[in-house]
Amino acid sequence: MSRHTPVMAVMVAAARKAARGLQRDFGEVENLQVSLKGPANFVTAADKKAEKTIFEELSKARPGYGFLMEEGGVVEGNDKSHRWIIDPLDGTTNFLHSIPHFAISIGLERDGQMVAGVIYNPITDEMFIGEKGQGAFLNDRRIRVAARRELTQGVVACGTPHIGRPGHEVYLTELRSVMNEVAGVRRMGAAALDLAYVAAGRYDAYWEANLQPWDMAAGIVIVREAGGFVSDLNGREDMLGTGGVIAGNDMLRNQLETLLKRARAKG
Ligand code: 2AM
Ligand code: CA
Ligand code: CA
Ligand code: CA
Repeated sequence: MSRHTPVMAVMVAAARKAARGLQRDFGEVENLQVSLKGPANFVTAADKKAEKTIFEELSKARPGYGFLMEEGGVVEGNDKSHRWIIDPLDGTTNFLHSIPHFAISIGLERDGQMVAGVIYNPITDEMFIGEKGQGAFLNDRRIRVAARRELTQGVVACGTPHIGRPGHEVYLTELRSVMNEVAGVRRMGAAALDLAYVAAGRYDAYWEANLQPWDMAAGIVIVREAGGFVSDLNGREDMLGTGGVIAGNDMLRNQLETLLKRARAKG
């Protein structure tokens, strides 16, 4: 803890505080109020409670910073250069099914750039953090992206398009190409953790389309601080604007980008 910068200490503390509610509710999912925001887009009382805790903690510690939150939307701050981007519970479907693979994600944007991120899985007690210029850590141990140079030896994660979202055909074409070229494909259902796992070298790469800013914000800086790349599906840096993301190490970047591009051209 001692090596956390002041702002990172604030983010970690907010995540830990909100996590206590999620830990409690995880065992009692059948008692939770669940509602639907759209087709198969669930939100529970736990999401909202966690977001409220994070909002209160961060507001106290950094008055004036703005917010972009999955459940609460936009809250403008007086400080126009800083904005928190928050997903209080990434992987709600897992949470509802008692699958211990979900996380709190808190990112900090300064002048349009992601500068700090925290992704915390309260069940495994894994805290992934990254801050610009400070490196990336998992529970205080330095992490780096995997060093594999060949996609054929890699494990690649992805996300499937959700009900009512476009892109199913494109996705199936991409998946068909990728699964034919890699050692394994994984689809765990929590985008923030997918990025955290890339940063930790567990996944060699990851791609997904149609994400929201709060799914990616924290993960972008953690992967980069772990020595990896993050780009959108066109090889540019507009992940938050386009909702598309590819992440991995630099050696796999071209291989995966080319593979996905070729699949999309076909599909
Ligand atoms: P969530 O659990 O915070 O909603 C996995 O593909 C990602 O998509 C997750 O990070 C998940 O975040 C999000 N997600 C899950 N169901 C969704 C839906 N029906 N529409 C849009 N995004 C969804
Ligand atoms: Ca959601
Ligand atoms: Ca999410
Ligand atoms: Ca969420």
